[in-house]
Amino acid sequence: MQNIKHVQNKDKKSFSRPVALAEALYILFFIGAISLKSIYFHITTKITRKPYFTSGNAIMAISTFGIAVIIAGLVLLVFNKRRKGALIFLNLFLSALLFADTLYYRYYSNPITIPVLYQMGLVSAVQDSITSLIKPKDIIYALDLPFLLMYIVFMRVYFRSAVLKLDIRKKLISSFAVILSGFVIFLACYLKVDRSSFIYDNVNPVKKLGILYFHTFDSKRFLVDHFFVNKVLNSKDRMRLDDFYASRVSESKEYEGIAQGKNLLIVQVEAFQEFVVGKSVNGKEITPNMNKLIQESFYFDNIYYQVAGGNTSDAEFLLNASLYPAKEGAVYFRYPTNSFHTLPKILKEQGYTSYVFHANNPNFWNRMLMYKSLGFDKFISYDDYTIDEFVGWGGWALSDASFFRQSLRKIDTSKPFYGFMITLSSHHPYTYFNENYKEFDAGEYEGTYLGRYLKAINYADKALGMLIDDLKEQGLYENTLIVIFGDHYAIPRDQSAELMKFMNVQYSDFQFRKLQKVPLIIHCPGMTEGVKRSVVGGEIDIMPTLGNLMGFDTSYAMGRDLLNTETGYALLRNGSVITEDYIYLSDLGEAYDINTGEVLDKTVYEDEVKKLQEEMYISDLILQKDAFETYRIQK
Ligand code: GP9
Ligand code: MN
Repeated sequence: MQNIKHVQNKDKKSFSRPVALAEALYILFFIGAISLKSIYFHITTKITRKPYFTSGNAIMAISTFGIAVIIAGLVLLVFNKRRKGALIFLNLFLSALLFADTLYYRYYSNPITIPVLYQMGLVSAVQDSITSLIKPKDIIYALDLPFLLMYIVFMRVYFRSAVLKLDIRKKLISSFAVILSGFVIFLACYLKVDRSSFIYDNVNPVKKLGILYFHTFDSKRFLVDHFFVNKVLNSKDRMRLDDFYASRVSESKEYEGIAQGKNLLIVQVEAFQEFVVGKSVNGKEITPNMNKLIQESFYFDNIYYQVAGGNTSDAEFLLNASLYPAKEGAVYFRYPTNSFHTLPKILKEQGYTSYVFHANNPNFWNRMLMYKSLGFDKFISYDDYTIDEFVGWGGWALSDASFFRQSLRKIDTSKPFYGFMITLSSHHPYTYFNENYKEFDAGEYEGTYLGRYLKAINYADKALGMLIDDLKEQGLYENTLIVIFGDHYAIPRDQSAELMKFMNVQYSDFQFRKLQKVPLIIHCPGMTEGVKRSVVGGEIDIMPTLGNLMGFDTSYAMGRDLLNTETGYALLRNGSVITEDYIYLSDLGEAYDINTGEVLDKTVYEDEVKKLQEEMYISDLILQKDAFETYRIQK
C-alpha cells in the first residue's frame, strides 16, 4: 500500500500536478489564515490603532505575513511526507495560541509569554474571568477548520491521500525560496521600526512587528535567559550598584518617626483605581468610607501603579521589596528564591511579627514560596478561613467583610505586628455586583462594565469602613499605622469609552495613561486632619515613605520617601515615565505636557527620561543576578 501513500509509478503521472497544486494552495491558505488571524488579534486587542491605514499598522501586518511565510518555508524544509499534517498541526497550534493571547491580552493587556505558560495552573482559578473575556467574533480563530477538513477529505477521496514527495534538490530550492522571500519581507519591516522600547514591555514588540514576531522574540529571550545568562555579579556590576546607591541623597525628614513602634496594617485593595475617590453618582459617594478616612490621613492622589506581568503579585512586590517588577512574567514565578531586603524582614529586626492574609489558594501567583523569600512569618490563605459569605469574583470569593473580620482575629495583638491584607471581592469581571448588589445605584452606568465596577468598589469601600470600625472597637486604631492602596487598573483600555465619558474627557493615549493611578491613604495614629499630597510617585515609593514615618532604614529600596520628595516621578515597567511636568510614553516615543497634553519637544525630556530609566536596569540587575545575596551598600 506504500505506493498509494506516495505519488509513484502509475499514480505519479496522473496525480503529481494536481497534488502539487492542491498542496501549493494549501500552503497559501495556511499563510493567509495565520496572517489574518494574527491581524484579527491586533485589531480586537486594539493594538492596531485607528485610523487603520497608517504605516505603523501596515508594517505590523506585513511583518506578520512575512513570518507566516517563513513558518511555511520551514515546514517545507523539514517535512516531506508529513508536510500536510505538519501544516495542519501548526495551524491548530498557532490558532490556539492566538486565541489564548486574545483572552490574556483582554485582561492583562499583555501577550502570553513562556514564563506565563508556567503559570497556567492559575487559569482554572480565573475560569469566570476567562469566560467573560470570550467574544462571539473570536470564532474567527476556527473559521478555517471546516475548509481544512474538506481539504483532508478531498485529498483522500480524489488523490487517495497521495503525497507529493520532492527530491532533496527540489525540496531545498523550493523551501529556501519561500523562507528567503518571507525573510526579505520581514527584514524590510524589522529595519524600519524603532526597537529601543522592546526591552521594557512585551506590548511594544507586538505593536511594532506583530504578535508572531513577539512569540519568536519571547522564545529567543527565554532561551537566552535560561541557558546563556551570566548570573555572576562581577566587579562592573558591583560598581554600578555602588554608583547608584551613592547617588541617592537623603533629603530632609519631615514627619520622621511619627509612627515609630506602632503596628502596621496594610490593605492592598483589588483593582482600586484613584479616579473613583471623592466622586459621586447621582449624589451618592462611591467611596464614602475612604473619603472620610482621607479627612484624617495622608492622601496621595498622584500615585501610578507600576505592575507588569505579575499584576497583583507585582503590586505586593513593589510594596514589600521596593524593587521594580520583572521584565517579563512575574517576579513571584521567576525569582522566588532570591534574597530581598523587605518590609517584613526589616520589621522583624525591630521585634515585629508579620502576617500576610489572602483568601485564595496559597499557590496562586506562587505566593507560598515567595512569601518565604519576602520574610513573612505567617501566611493565612483560603483553607484558614471559614468561607461563610461570598461576594465578588465569580461569586466564589470570600467577601472582603468576612475576610477582614476573620483576618484581624488571627493577629496576636499583644505584640507589635505587621499585617498585610490582599482583598479579592473587587476582582474583575465584577459581574457578581450587577445581580446581587443593590446598595449602590450606578445611575446611567447601571448594567455597564464601568457601572458594575463602581458597585464593586462601593462594596470594597463598605468592607473597608467595617474594618476601620472593627479596628476602633478592638482598640487598634490608636496604635496602628494604616495603609490602604490599590494594586492596579480596573478598567482595561478595551473598556475605556465609558471611563472617558465618566471623566468627561476625550480618549487619547495621554488621557488614558493619566488615569492609571491608584489611591494611597496613610493614616498615622493620632491624625485628626487630612494632609493631601500630590507629588507624583509609584507603588515602589510606599516602603521608603513608611520607613520615614516608622523610623526604619530602607537604604536598599529603589523608591523614595513621598513625604520628603518635592519633585517625584513614576517609572513604569515599559520605560514610560510620569513626572511633575510630563508623561513620556515609551511605545509612542513621545512626551505630553502633564496639564495640556501637548506633545513636547524631545530636548525638554530626552536626557531626563534616559537617566530615570537607568533605575530599571539596576533593578533588573538585582533580580537577574540575585545581587542582594552577596552585595552590601558601601558605607
Ligand atoms: C488572586 C488575586 C488576583 O489571588 O490576587 O490576581 P490578579 O488576577 O488581579 O493578578
Ligand atoms: Mn489584582
